[in-house]
Amino acid sequence: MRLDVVSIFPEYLAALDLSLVGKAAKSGLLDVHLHDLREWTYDRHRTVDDTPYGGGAGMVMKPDPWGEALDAVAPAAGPSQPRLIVPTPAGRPFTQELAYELADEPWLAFACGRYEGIDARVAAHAAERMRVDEISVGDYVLNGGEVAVLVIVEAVARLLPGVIGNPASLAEESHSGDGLLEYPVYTKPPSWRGHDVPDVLLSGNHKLVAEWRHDESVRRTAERRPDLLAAWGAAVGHKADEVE
Ligand code: 6GU
Repeated sequence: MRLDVVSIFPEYLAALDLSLVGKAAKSGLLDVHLHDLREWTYDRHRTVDDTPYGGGAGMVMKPDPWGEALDAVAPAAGPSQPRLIVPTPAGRPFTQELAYELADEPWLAFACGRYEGIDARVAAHAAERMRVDEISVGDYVLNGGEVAVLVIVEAVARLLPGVIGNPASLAEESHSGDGLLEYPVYTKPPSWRGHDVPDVLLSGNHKLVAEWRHDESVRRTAERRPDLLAAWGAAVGHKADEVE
């Protein structure tokens, strides 16, 4: 998979060289290209923003540098086009389902906005030749799209075949299979600072262990994510407020 990221802070994306994503890049599974948006500015101050039409606080990213950056990354006459992701708090939610969908793409490009966002014509124009998704990583406001790109790339990269050593670990985790949060996990020693591992996990009874884990998943989801529990209850076909 090829990744292009355009940002005024490409150094922010240096973290992509680390850990699992970095290993994927070194092994050739990921081909990461970082670009400084200011390469496509020509004035003395390398200006990327301007005041908003219609007034209001903050600054808007100018369309010209973005138009040229996207032309350079993905020439209009090229043999293929990337799927363009524009991280924004005004986007549709990033979910595990969308991560799986993006993991199927051969080429993703990311346009990192700062300030109050990018002139809306940039996404409209890009959409004439490539698929464009404006995506939010949660209901809070970041100063720019860079950290959101790190989130999205890490979630997507670990789904690529060969990136995770044991693919079975993908199936069991929260937000994957059954729509419940993951159960709590323990390792040795059996007693630590006055806190004991639940007896059932030491019992060797696989059926009881499976039942305990399911119950803990339901309990956790009810406590922390009642919205997910309601969806799970509807899918499983019983009332969400009747927690066994
Ligand atoms: Cl994708 N970008 C920014 N700037 N803030 C966010 C976000 C994205 N998702 C949540 N907050």
